[in-house]
Amino acid sequence: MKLRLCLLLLLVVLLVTDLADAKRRRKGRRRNRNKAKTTTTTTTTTEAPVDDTIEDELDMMMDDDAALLAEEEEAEQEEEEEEMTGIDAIIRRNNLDHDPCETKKCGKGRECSLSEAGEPVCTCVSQCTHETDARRQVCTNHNETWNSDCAVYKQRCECTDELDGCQDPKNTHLHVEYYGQCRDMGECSEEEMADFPRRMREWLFNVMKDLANREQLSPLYSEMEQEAEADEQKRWVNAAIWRWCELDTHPVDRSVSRHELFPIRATLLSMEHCIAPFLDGCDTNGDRDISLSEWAKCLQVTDGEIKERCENIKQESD
Ligand SMILES: [Ca+2]
Ligand SMILES: [Ca+2]
Repeated sequence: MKLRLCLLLLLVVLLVTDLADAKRRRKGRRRNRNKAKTTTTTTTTTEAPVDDTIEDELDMMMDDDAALLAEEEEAEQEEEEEEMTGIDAIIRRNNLDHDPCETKKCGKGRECSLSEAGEPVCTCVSQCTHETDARRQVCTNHNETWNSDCAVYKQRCECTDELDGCQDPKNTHLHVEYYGQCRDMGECSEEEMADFPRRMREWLFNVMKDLANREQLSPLYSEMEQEAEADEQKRWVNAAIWRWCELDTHPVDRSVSRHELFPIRATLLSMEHCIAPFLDGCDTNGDRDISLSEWAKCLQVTDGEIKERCENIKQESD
């Protein structure tokens, strides 16, 4: 009986000692961790209890390394945030879940930027790619060669907004006259002008045929091209209707404005010095828009039925 009592007592004593040791070890670990945080070193052995196991040591070292790593990451993130400028910083500051500029449309020469409040605003483009290829340079309506169309629209924006970059107030009306460097193209003579409608409609038909061969026409225009190939009477009519329909895009209002003529004008002007007077003469009633019948008359397409057979008009009525 006495022996059992003694054994029980011994067991209790051992248990208490073990608990006290564990408590001491925990305290020591906390002290070392605090020290590591303030001195940012990994030295942890000086105050560690001598009876710590290797496992404890490893555990502590891993804890300390993880804490250090987290601190380093936090510092890096703070640094990144300080460095972050522009859109990303504003998005983060205003807690926006997406960039509002993704859906904002800006006109030529403008790009979207965010106000401090996170509102999308169209401002003049800040940078244009420098073009080394002369074919990408442009000649303006002021007969000046500019490095790129981007540079022209940027300048127009800077003058419209009265910014420091504006070189001349008249540049508020600057636009691209044609692609390529400015050159003297000579006058369009009367004979050349008289022959120009024929050349123009032949060119239109050839472009249409070429696009059909490359399968780049919509089903409707492809059908019109096949009609034109099969029936000589429809050749010029269909080509004229197709091109007029393709030009009427901004907006689709069954008339072609000066602005909508830009693609044809800018592409051909450096090669065809008669294109400008030709296009200017198409608007016979002077309302600054070219109707389909004005276009057909201008191209001297008289045979066949001139009717609007446009993909976009067809889609509207479907
Ligand atoms: Ca239009
Ligand atoms: Ca007109």
